[in-house]
Amino acid sequence: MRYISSGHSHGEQITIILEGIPANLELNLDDINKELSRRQSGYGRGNRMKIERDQAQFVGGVLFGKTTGAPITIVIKNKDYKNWETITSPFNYKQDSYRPVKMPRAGHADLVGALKYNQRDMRTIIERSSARETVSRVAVGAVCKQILRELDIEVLSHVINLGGIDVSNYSLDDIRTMDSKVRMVHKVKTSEAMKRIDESKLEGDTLGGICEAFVLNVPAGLGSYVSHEQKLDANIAAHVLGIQSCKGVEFGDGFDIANYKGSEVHDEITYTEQTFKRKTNHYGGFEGGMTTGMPIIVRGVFKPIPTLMKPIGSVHIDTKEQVLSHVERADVTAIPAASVILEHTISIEITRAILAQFTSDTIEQLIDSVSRYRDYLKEF
Ligand code: EPS
Repeated sequence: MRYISSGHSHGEQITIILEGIPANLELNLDDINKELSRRQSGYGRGNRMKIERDQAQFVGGVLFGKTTGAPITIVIKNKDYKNWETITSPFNYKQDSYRPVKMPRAGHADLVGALKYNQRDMRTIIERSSARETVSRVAVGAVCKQILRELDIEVLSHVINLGGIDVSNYSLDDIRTMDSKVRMVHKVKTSEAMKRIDESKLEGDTLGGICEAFVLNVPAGLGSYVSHEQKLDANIAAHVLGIQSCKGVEFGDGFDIANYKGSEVHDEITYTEQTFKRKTNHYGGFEGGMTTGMPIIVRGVFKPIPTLMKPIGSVHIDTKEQVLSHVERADVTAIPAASVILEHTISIEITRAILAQFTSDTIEQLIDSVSRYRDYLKEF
């Protein structure tokens, strides 16, 4: 399975081509659009999210509501394009009243992108480095989640730190049932985080945070130790780091593992109900790059949004004068959205590993081969 996306933040649309999805998967378009709207929601988003109403339009690879096995094309229109057309239309742009972007924002791809691609107007960089593109990860992830659902695999996510406000002591059911504008399971923490977002907005500043995802009911043995490219935890980590603003990834106890002895952190093996189990899950569901059968636990840390309404120092790329960086409409925080994107990014990588490992020309074959593999594990 592979996919590629194309399109600009303020261009006409984001286009995705997704190849390798089994035939006969009945797609629930409402569920896909619900996932897209989960990504758009979250306290701390800017005015752009009041303009967009992301909807997936399938224009290839789906007939009679089901996948055909052919590459799937998904289009998501940018409603904001009508306000940007004179700038972002590939050929019919107008230069008279347009002001090029010359003062790079620290923390964004602006300066390095300009150096790398020899651009004197960083609009060309911003238009693609923008996190608008994460809509493609969620669209693809939403298709993958429908495959995972057929295999009884569940993926959950939430926010455990927003601008320093952190949440601990929660259950999976707390995450399943949470009702929070910042995707935090605790009511008090939700209010504290929203207050911090309000303060940050007044200060012209931005906030980062940490998101966590769980994958439940994954069979042991997805991915492989035989080569680094097949290690599933490595692939998940790489793709989570590929989410805009992500600066680090950890599994299970993650960096805290450094504080313990081997006997304290290796997950002791037991055998109950015809299954190999672990007394603990310090390693977040992975050993040797393979799933252990325990829940997968992944966390990603995301830096604060680089666009600051109260900008910090920068340098004009032509005059080389010390200036304040470029200001344009942005979010105060996108951490609630990042948790949804994390969930979908992981869903994509788990699905990719499953499709590589099991017979999957059709969804029926996939369900059958995964079920037989689960039986084999029980009989081992
Ligand atoms: C983004 C800046 C903001 C965000 C955008 C990502 O967009 P704009 O510059 O149009 O206000 O809202 O996120 C999205 C559009 C989205 O769909 O998530 C950035 O600079 O990365």
